[in-house]
Amino acid sequence: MSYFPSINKIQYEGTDTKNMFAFRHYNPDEVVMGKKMKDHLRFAIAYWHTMTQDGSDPFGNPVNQRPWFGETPMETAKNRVEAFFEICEKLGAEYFCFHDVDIAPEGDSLEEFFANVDEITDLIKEKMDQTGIKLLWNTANMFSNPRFVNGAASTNNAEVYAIAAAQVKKGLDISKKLGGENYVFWGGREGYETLLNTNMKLEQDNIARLFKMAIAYGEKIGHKPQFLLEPKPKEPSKHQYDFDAATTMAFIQHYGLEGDFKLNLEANHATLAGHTFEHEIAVARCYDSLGSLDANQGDVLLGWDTDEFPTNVMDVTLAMYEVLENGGIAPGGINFDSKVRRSAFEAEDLFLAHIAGMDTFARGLKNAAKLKEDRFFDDLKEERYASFNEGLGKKIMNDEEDLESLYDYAVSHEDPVLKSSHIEYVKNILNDYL
Ligand code: XUL
Ligand code: CO
Repeated sequence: MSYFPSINKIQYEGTDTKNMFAFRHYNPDEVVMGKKMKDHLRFAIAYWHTMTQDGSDPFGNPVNQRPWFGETPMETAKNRVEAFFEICEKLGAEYFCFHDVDIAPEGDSLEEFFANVDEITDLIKEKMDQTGIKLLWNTANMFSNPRFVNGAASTNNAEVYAIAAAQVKKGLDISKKLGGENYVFWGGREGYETLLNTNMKLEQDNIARLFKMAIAYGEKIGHKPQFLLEPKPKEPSKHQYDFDAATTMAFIQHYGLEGDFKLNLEANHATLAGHTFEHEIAVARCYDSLGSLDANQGDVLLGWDTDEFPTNVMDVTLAMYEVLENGGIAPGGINFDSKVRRSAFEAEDLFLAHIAGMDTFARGLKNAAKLKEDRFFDDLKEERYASFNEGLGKKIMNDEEDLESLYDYAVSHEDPVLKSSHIEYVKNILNDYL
């Protein structure tokens, strides 16, 4: 049974094509810097935005037309598996990601929910075996259910904490069952509304405690995905603890989790924190902690998480340059945590939107590779820091100087002659790479 009988497998046709359902830049087997594009990019499709998003907003009812609705929630969930794998296969995406609640109805009890998850993951496993599509990561949704109103791992209620722990245990069981390569924690409700009633230390200690239980349980069942923590500064909580990459690294290091945890960085979360995407990736790289990427973009005029499909070539080029500098993203990947706009309500827009995102990342990859091959940033930075290659600078870098020796140097020399950055020229030339 096909949900999209009129759509064939999406092929690369180049920029002259008039076919809407074709890649214009993403050519999966094309080799860039010694590696196939698909292996650089490791594209993943997000179950939630693709299968469960209905196009509603705080002022408007659902608009999305989707062909997979059944008579019961469980029938819809089963249809979704079929439709989802058809979409992944036709797009040539080799990975996918999901929350527990995306794939199976919660039912009337936790027990019923977990039984539903078991049944649906049996179907998912069959599809994975048939298609070769792999699980990049799964996660537990510990933010939508009303019981998480005061947080999950950071809750003030010990019984809610137990439910969060149960979801994480189940999440790791299904990660093992499906061979998940990573496991994500995003703390949508792990933050606070007001400090007036919040014990910040207790809450953060408890979050770390849950992470340590997850590491221990993974070891016990002999399944060790790369654990990832996804920063976001706000929304839905007013203040989320994992504000940005640097804050999250401080948490990881403070609780001694750096051997097991890396970062899953999202473009729109970076902009909400007042950073660029490339800044967040660069921070992770400095700490050897780049795990995976959630690809999307925000809107410069809006202050919330719009999760738009990425189409900004400059931003994606600079992000992909950081990925190349990192030596790649595996075992992470590029997951489209992106949703179609409300006006793009037809089911086939799901294909057009992913094609746009995949083409933009292909362009970003090719541009970044050219920048690397031309040593564009390498030469610029080498020259900018040249004073540390010899004489005084080299001695500083070799830890051969101290405050007294530098004092003696400073008082016995004239003020240094500085050089202009010529940064406008640099930006002008950078545009030539797009
Ligand atoms: C929310 C967000 C999540 C995480 C997974 O902003 O990005 O979808 O990626 O829970
Ligand atoms: Co995300």
